[in-house]
Amino acid sequence: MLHEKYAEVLKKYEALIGRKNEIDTDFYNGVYDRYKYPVLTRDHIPPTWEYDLNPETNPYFMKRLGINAVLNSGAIELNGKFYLVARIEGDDRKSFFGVAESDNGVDGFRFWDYPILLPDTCPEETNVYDMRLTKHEDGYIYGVFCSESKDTSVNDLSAAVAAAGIVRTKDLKTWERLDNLTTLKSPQQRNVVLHPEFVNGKYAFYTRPMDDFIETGSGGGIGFGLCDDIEHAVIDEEKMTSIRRYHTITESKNGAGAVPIKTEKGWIHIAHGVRNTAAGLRYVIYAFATDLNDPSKVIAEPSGLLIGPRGGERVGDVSNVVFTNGAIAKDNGEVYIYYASSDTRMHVAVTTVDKLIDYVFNTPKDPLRSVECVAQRCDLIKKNLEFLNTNK
Ligand code: M1P
Repeated sequence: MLHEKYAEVLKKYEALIGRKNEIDTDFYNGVYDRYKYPVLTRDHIPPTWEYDLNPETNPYFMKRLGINAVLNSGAIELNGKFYLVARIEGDDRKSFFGVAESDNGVDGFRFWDYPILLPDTCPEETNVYDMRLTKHEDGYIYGVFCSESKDTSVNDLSAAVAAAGIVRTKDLKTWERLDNLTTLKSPQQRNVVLHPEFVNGKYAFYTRPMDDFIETGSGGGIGFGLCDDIEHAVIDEEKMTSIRRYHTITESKNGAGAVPIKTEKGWIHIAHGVRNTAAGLRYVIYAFATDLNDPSKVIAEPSGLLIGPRGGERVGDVSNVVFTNGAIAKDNGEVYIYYASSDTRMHVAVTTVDKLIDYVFNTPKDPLRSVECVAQRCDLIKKNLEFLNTNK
């Protein structure tokens, strides 16, 4: 006999998954539409993952293995369906991955029966999170994620080491674990993304060189490096692409986000930038473009942020954060940018390749000084007033 509470829990769960999403009409910027409801939350977790359904062993119908948050998700389109490989954080703080599937990319995301059980090839690995999914031209889908271990070289309980773990699959069901990425010049790595095409016949990664687990230190921004062998990936030189700059949204750190989107004008990157404030770190999403033939060369850098945390998005386990590690660019030109807010839940913003190109190539650059920013804005206002005068 099922517990009487089960029907109630299941009904709520099905109602949430069946809820239609809608464009948030309170928000407008011409670049993308935000959707009203998160696409994934901890309440999207199937009851079978949290409860023991047997009343004999769970008479009070308690959650035995609770889930705290569903966040930073890799994204991929396969056979016309939308898939998110979400970071799911248990109440025990350990993260793992689960595949959620939707027909339309804005609602109806439902997790598959089981989370992903990765091959256990790294005994020292404690935590895994933030997978980027790359459909590579070699025919595999690669997942590159943060593999975190305790730093046993120092006498500090919280010291950790971040490395880039690599898995590959063809169907999101069977996963083969490859060696973690080795970067010869950088002690730690997080936010590593595999480029979808070979560059000079080699596998190309966007990296984020770091001196330690939290601080990037001397790491100047998003790096780029090549390697010959994806099964034992080693990068020697990391060239800088999008760099950190004083008094900008990337001053404290930045990191690659979604796999870059190929357009006729260049590769469009959707990344995150971090600045420090009295209230702690503030994470926003920004975009830039790199050269089609040399994806390490930045060719357009619109000023400021593309997506910032708004309203309820600003509050969560790590407040004042938006973070992306997945976007889907469909053949019809639509682009679905999946982003997490405050390390707690997942949202979607929908745009098109044409709009992203316009945004990235026609938004003015950050002139880096207030006085020049005002001059830039006055120039816009002047043109607008003249335009309004002649178009009455
Ligand atoms: O808490 C905000 C984000 O912090 C990290 O990003 P970064 O490495 O740029 O500091 C990541 O751990 C990410 O998961 C998290 O959302």
